[in-house]
Amino acid sequence: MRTEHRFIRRDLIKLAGTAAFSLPATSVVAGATSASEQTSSEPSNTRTFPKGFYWGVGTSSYQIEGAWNEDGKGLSIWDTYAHKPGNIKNNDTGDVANDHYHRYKEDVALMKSIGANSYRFSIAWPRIFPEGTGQANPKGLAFYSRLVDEVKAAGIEPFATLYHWDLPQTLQDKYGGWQSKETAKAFADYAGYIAEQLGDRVKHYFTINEFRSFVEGGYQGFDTQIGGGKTLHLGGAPGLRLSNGDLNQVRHHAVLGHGLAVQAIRARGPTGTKVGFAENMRIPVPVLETPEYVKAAERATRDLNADLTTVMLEGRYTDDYLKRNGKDAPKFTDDELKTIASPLDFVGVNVYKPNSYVVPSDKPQGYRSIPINASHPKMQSEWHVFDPQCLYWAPRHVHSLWGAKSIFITENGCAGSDVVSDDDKVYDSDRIMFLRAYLTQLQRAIADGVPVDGYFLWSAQDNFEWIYGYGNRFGLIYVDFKTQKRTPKLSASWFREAARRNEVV
Ligand code: PNW
Repeated sequence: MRTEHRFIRRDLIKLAGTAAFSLPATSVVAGATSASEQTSSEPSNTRTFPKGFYWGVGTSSYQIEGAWNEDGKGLSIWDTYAHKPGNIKNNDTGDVANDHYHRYKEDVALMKSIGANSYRFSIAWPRIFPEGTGQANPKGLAFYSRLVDEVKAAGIEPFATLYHWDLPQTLQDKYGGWQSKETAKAFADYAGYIAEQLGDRVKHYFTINEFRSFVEGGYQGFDTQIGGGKTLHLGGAPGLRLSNGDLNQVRHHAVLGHGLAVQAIRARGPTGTKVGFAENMRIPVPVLETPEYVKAAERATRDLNADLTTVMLEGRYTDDYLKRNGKDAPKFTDDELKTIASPLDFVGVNVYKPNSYVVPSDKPQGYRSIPINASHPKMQSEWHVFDPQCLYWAPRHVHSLWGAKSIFITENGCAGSDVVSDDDKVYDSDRIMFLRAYLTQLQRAIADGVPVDGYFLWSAQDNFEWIYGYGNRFGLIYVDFKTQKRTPKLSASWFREAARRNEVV
């Protein structure tokens, strides 16, 4: 992979040396180019991505499928949670959502029309094993088999996520969900079964999506910094309020489930099957780009993710983490740590916002997080602090700290106050601004030698946005949830053009 990447860099340098890719700025300085040449149709740039780069879009089962009780599907904890009045804005549920279960053909065709060459979707565990374990449900598997065929026939590469939070309710009732190692073991059985059944067509798997979100949101509720010293409290299914010690044990079982699943996928999937995780790791951004600040941000990254990403990539809990948590630290064995750190083919990171801004510090931890200003720009979701730099630093930290040889941006995107205008179009210029700014930073990381192999925009379509219901629209495609009419937004044209030219436009 390293060699392959050097090749890509050389390629970029070569391209940068040709006229088509030279920077307009130099000609301005030299005064050699006429104004009309500088403003010709396609602005020249060096913002190209490596050959074979995956331009993908993402979704998840509960957020789009609907068909919550069809074809033998078991209940998930999100069915239960959303059905309880008061948990979701406007008491929305995912019962119908985008009705994707019935409209997947139209949705794949739309994906193709907007230029995606890859698709990250998730599989609903309770469709496959309605009881969590035991007897598989052939009709549930058949749906994903049809979907994968359709995706491949459209020339799109399928990437499957095995757990995007819709745990079979039976496992919640029986074991308290991820509070028990039994759930981690059941997850591995299910993951191995999928790799065995779909492995002839699906070559890439993400075990678990956003450990931090579902563990902290579901088992305690968590606070996130939104600037000006304000925090926002977020939650989700199953809606528990555990103590810190119990929560750490849930985290441990989740990363253990990931490790066991990696082993099961390798044991039961065909040779060449690739696997990693998709985590929304905390991303500290160095305030200045000097070696001291970058070092401080790297130390912060390792420390602030000690409970999840760090242990999965290093196979140990850091001394600081264990000390800091004292009697609340998780109980674990050396064997479990080995399993948790099973070798991966790639690392996936979901990137939306910086966790914090850091400066160097003389304190033993070597960094200090500084407050985020109240006036810091935000996107529509109240938690969404806007800063494109996190799409540079997230993959760069993963590469510099842990030497990842292949990185995927498994999610990036934003919600907007999208409306259908009187000419039936959706003009989401703010999303285009967001995408151009963030992807410019991703391209910078790649040009600096960070091995990023693909980018999955969140999301293919507007969908059920968890506790926010249908209010926060993240899609490239607008969905009218009353009529199920889909309308590609202006940002879909932006995405198609970027994917076609393989560069930031
Ligand atoms: C992710 N935050 O959740 C999920 O993986 C998606 O299912 C979801 O639709 C998408 O991002 C947009 O929210 C997040 O507070 C939840 O920073 C919370 C945060 C980030 C991502």
